[in-house]
Amino acid sequence: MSDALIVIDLQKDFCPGGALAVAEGDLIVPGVNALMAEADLVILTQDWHPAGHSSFASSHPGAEVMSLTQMPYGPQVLWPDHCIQGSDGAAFHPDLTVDRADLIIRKGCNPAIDSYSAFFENDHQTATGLEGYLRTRGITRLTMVGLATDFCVNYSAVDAAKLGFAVTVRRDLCRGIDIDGSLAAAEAGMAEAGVTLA
Ligand code: VGL
Ligand code: ZN
Repeated sequence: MSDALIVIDLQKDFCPGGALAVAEGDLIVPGVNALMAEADLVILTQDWHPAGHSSFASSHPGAEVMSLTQMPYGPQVLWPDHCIQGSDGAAFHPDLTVDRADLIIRKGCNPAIDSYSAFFENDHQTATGLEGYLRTRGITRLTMVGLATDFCVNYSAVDAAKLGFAVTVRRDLCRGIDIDGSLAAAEAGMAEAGVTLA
């Protein structure tokens, strides 16, 4: 067994009605459940921010939601408050077959650094530990699905490819936020990094 399925941030806040809703985010749930049912190893990621997180516009007086700011680790989009630890919005979509998961990895817990990728925080240095988990389990091939294509799926897929995993992103089982062309840029960046877009 050398394949794993990684389901990125399929949480209420990223689905219609949520705090940072991705259009049609909920529509991928049945297809993701079907893929999970067949997969050898299933990993879920969960965006999991403390209240007052530095990626929230509300933590930067006067800053507009979806504006860009400069952080010590680089540019950062300022989001609406979302996926606050223990909140209803941080829960997985109610129809997702969460019981099927072998591992759930939470990210974005450090108040000072955002974490789009399942592998590294946005400083590109602080590891989440997922790489070690996959390597010790003998995993070499990853399929990724989830939300949002242009942020957490993109960063996770590119980091995984850089780490040497063979990565396929199922575009039909992802949905994007798409601010200022971020979706097209993400797809180009993933292809450039050697990610297979299926
Ligand atoms: C995400 C923005 C902020 C994502 C998470 O899951 O793509 N996007 N936090
Ligand atoms: Zn977040």
